[in-house]
Amino acid sequence: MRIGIVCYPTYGGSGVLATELGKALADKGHMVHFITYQQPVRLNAFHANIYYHEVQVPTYPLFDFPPYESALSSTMVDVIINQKLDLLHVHYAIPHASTAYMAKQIVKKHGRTVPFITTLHGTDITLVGKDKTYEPVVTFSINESDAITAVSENLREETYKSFPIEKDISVIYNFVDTQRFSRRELPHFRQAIAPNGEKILLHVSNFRKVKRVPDVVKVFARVRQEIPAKLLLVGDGPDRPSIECLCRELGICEDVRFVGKQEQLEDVMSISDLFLLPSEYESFGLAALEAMAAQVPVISSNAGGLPEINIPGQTGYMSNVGDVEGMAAQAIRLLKDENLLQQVRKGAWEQAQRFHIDNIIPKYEALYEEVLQKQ
Ligand code: GMT
Repeated sequence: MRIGIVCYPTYGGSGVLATELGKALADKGHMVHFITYQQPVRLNAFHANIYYHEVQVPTYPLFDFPPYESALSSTMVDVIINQKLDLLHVHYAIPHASTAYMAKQIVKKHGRTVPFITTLHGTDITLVGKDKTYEPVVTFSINESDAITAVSENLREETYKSFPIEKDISVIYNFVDTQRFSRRELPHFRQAIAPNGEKILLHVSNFRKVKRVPDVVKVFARVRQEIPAKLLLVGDGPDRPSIECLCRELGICEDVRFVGKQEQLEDVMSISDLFLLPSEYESFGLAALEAMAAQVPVISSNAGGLPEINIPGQTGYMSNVGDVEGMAAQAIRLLKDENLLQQVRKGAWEQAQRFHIDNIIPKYEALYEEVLQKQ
């Protein structure tokens, strides 16, 4: 198939998932055309079946807000027609579903029928999409999609609760390349971060409010009172300054490393002992799954779709949102008990195998076939 993929090219989970999906489809022989405003972060190697089309957004002094959606739709039209795409798969509803709808209408005038599939990822539904300003367009464009997928049962339910959706939403879980994330011994790296054999706790996110990164720091501060430990904070975002302040207030700066956005996440995960994800909401928690693939147990909140991947006692533990004491107690118990730690590490790894990339890609392929047959 000739597939157009539209996503955010940045470090967010939806862009990561879309890029990994495109790469896997290309490996299986499909022609994959990425249409984004910037080279997607994980699209970092040449592949004979992958094409990249950058969306250029010409500006003009009149434009306080350059019309990105128009530029994106026009680029989609150009790629659909000139690259003879069979279908479009857009990730994150805003604005990708409405731009796909627009492109579909335009190519119809050229005698082309190109269906589009919308994958809902999380905040496009639970946070941004719900906003009154966006809701009518989001509802319309989801309903106009030729197929809709959500990355967890929870997100599917949240979508039906928040929007008058008249169509079926299929759940296709996120996946992980278990080989890429399989744990490797990296003694020099580990030694550099934890020179005295300290335990390493890890958090990866975009440091937005929904991630509750201050809870990560508070949990770590409690753990550190009982166990020599280091905290690695991967990513960056708006809450970073206040998180740094909190580290200073708690007097734990020397044990907390802000390592910024990292491409070699598999290395960071390979040296970690515990992954912390206390989010207010998480449709799925892709970073937690990647941690599990690297045998890193997860201490998380029980929000959103997290209970669908983090199984208490098997892959890690869960607490209510904001229960810093509960999460700290679970982390301390796990880190102090080497037998339990090994057992949960194994359980986390086994869970990651259930979300193996090879199990999930055929589900998308089957959906594409189904959509194309209906045309
Ligand atoms: O987590 C974020 O804020 C980024 C966001 C995105 O769209 O890039 O992530 C969402 O999609 C990921 C991939 O499907 C999910 O693993 C994340 O759980 C989800 N984030 C939220 O629901 C907050």
